[in-house]
Amino acid sequence: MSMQPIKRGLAALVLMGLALPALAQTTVSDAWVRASVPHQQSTGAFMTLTASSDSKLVSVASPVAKTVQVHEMTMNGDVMGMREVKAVELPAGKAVTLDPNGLHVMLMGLNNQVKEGDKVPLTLTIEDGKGAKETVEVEAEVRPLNAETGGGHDHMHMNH
Ligand SMILES: [Cu+2]
Repeated sequence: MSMQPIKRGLAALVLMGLALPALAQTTVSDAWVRASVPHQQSTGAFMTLTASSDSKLVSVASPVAKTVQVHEMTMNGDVMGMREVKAVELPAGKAVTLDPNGLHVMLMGLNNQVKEGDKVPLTLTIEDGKGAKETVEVEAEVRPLNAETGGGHDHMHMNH
């Protein structure tokens, strides 16, 4: 509650700053990639995004994979699956988490095994409410296969 005046102050600063060169408006925290096993075709990347104005995540690229998509988990009866989403809405000031139970970045067609301790570069493209695009470079830390599993679903067995 006591945060409100501060937030309004920030919003005013952002408005006054429109004439200045664009600042990074979206912050990304806790970015990580699940380690893969040899010959595994795909793995997931996860993170928390907070945009300063209403925005959306429209694409992700990474040199470690041939194709990168944003997916959401779906339940069809008992069968867990996933499908590509065109964009992830990032409402102003709200932390949006991509985690193993929901939205995630899918790294498909891995060029090499992704090993624990590696860093995976990700380039996020974020579009604001006026259609202006911003790119955010992220170094995601590779964590062990069993990190923060939620239900233990296996991407390798899913249809893409
Ligand atoms: Cu997926």
